[in-house]
Amino acid sequence: MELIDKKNLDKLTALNNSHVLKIVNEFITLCKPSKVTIITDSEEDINYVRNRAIELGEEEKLNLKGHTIHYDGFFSMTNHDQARDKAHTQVLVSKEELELYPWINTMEREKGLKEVLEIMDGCMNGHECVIRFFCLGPKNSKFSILALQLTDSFYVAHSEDLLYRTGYEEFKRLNDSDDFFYFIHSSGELTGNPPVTKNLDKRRIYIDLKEGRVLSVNNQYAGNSLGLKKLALRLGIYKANNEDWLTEHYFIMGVHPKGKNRTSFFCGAFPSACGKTSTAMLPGQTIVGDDIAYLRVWEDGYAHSVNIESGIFGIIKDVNAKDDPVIFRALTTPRETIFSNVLIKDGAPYWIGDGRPIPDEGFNFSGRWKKGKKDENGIEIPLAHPNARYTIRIEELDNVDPNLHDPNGVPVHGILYGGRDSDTMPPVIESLNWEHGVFLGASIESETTSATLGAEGVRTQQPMANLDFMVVPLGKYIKNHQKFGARLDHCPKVFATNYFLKNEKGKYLNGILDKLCWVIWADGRVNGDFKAIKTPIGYIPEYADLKILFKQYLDKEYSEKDYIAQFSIRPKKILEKLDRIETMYEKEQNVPKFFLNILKNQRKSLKDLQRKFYIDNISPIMLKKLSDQEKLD
Ligand code: SPV
Ligand code: MN
Repeated sequence: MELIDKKNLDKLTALNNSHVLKIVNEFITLCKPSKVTIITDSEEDINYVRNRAIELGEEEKLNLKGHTIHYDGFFSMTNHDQARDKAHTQVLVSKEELELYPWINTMEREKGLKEVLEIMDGCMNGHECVIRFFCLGPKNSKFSILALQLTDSFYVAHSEDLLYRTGYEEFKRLNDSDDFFYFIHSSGELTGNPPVTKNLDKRRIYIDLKEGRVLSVNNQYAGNSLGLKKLALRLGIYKANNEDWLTEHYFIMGVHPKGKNRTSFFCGAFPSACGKTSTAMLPGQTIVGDDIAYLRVWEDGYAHSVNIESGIFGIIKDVNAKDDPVIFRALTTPRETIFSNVLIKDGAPYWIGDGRPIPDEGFNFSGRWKKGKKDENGIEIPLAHPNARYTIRIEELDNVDPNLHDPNGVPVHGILYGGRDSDTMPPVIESLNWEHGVFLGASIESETTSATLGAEGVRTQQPMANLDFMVVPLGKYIKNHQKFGARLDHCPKVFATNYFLKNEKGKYLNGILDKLCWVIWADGRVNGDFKAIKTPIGYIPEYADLKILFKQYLDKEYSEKDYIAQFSIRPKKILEKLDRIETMYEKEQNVPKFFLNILKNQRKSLKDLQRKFYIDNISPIMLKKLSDQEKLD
C-alpha cells in the first residue's frame, strides 16, 4: 500500500510550503507509519479524525450525543501515564547554557536529539500518521503563531480539534515561510484494550528551542502528547522572552460586577489543580480562556491578551452542580466532549466529587473496577483518577465571552496569581505596585497535586505558575515582566489569591465559591469602588466591603470572626516564605535588582510589624487602625 495517496499528497502540496514538506518527509522516514493522512479544515476531514479515534479504540462513544471516553496508560498507582511527566520532559540547550537553568530539566541538545530520535525510529510502526495544521491564537491576528502536528494518535488529533483553531488555510498564506512551531508525537507501541502506551519507561518529551519543535514519544496523556498545549507553551515562552511580549500560563476572564454596566478583563496564573479553570468559570462571569495566553503591549496603552486555545482540558474532579454549575451543566448535556480517565457505568461517566451517588463498579482507567480494587502494590484504586479530565470547546459554554476570537485580544485590567498554601498568605491581597505584583507572581508557592507525577502535598516554588514550563533563565523572565509593565500606560493591577488557607485543625477557612468575592473585590479595586487596608505585604479588603459582597453574591453572612481568621497577617510565616524565596533565587544568575530590593524591603517591614505587635497573627482590624493612623500622620 502507498504510504500517502494522491488525494492526501495534493492536500500537502497545495500548501506550497517546502519546510512543511521537508519536516513531513524527515519524520515519516524516521517514524515509519503504515499510512499518512492529511487533515485540512474541512468538516469531512475532521469527521474522519473523530471516526478513526473510535474505530481504533482510542475513544469509545458514551450515551449522550458527542460524548466519548479515552483512557491513558495505567499499570499501577505509581506507574502510569495519567499526568505530566516532568522527569522525562527535557529542554534541549547548548552545552554553555546547561548551567543557566537550575530549576529546569535541561540536556545538551545533540545528546538529547540522538537519544529521542533513536527511540522514535520506527515508533509509528503499523500506525496511521495524521498531519494537522492549527493556529495558536485567533485567525488573522498579530498575536498568533501557526503550528504543525504529526501524530499517530487520533485521540491527540481529535482533542486538538476541540482545543485549537484550525490552521490549514492559514498555512497556505505563509508563503513558504518557516515561521511556525512543529510537534511530532507518537504513542509508540500500544498494549491492551483500550490501547495504551506500552513502554512508559521510554517516554520522552524533548523540547528543541533552536528548531521551534517538540518531539514527544511513548505517551498519550494530553499534557505530554498534545503539541499545542504545554509543549507549545514552552516554545511560546522562549519566543516571547526573546522578543518583547509575554507567553503566560494564564486564564482570561471577563468580570461583570452586579448592577454596574462594565466589564473588566482579568488574567490569572495558578499551578495545575489549584482552582484556575473554576476561577475563569465563576458564575455570572465570562470566559475567554482557561490555560494559556499571549500578551502584547497594545496601541491603546493597555496590555492586550488572547487565548491561544479555543477549548478547555479541565480537571473533572470535584466538578459538581453546586460548586461548578456552568461546567457541570456543560458536561451533563449532549455536545462534543472527550472524557478521560473517569469511571463509565452503563455508558455514563462518573468522577470523584461529582455530587451524585457513586456506582461501586464499572470500567475505569484501571480496566474493570470494583470499589476497593487495589493495584499490584496493594494501593487502592479510586473510581476515577484525581487528574481525570474533560475536553470541550469554549464556544459550547453558556458563559463564553464574545471576544474569544477577537484578533485584537482583550485589554488586561487585572492579574490574579494563586497557589495552594495552607498556612501563610491571606485569601486575597493587592500588590503595592506593578513591580511588587511581579514579585508576588514570582513568589507563588504551592503544594503539589495529582496533575504531575510524583508525591502530592509537597510545598514547591511556582513563579507565575510557569516554572514547569520555563525555558529561559528565571532572572530574564522576571526582568521581562517588569519591562513589559513599564511600557504600559495602563498597567494591570496585580492580586495574589489563596483559596486553600486552613485553620490549625486542618479545615479550609473558605468555601469553594468564596473566590467569586475575591474576584469581584479585585474588579472593584481596579475600578476605584473600594478602599483597602495597606499592609507591608499589599492591600487587603475591608470587612464592610466583603460583608456586602458575600451577601450579594453568595447570600452568605460573612462574619467578622471569619474575616479576622482569614485576613490576619502572619509575619513569622511570611518571613519563612521569604527565606525560601531567597534560597530559590540565590541559585539563579542575574536576578533583577528590583526583585532583590523588594525582598529586602518586605523583610524589613514585616520585622517592624513583628516588633510593633509582638504576636504572630496580626488582625486586619489592628492593621486598619495602623493604616488609618499612617494616613493621618
Ligand atoms: C496543567 O496541568 O496545568 C494543565 C493540564 O493545564 S496539562 O495539559 O497536563 O498541563
Ligand atoms: Mn495548565
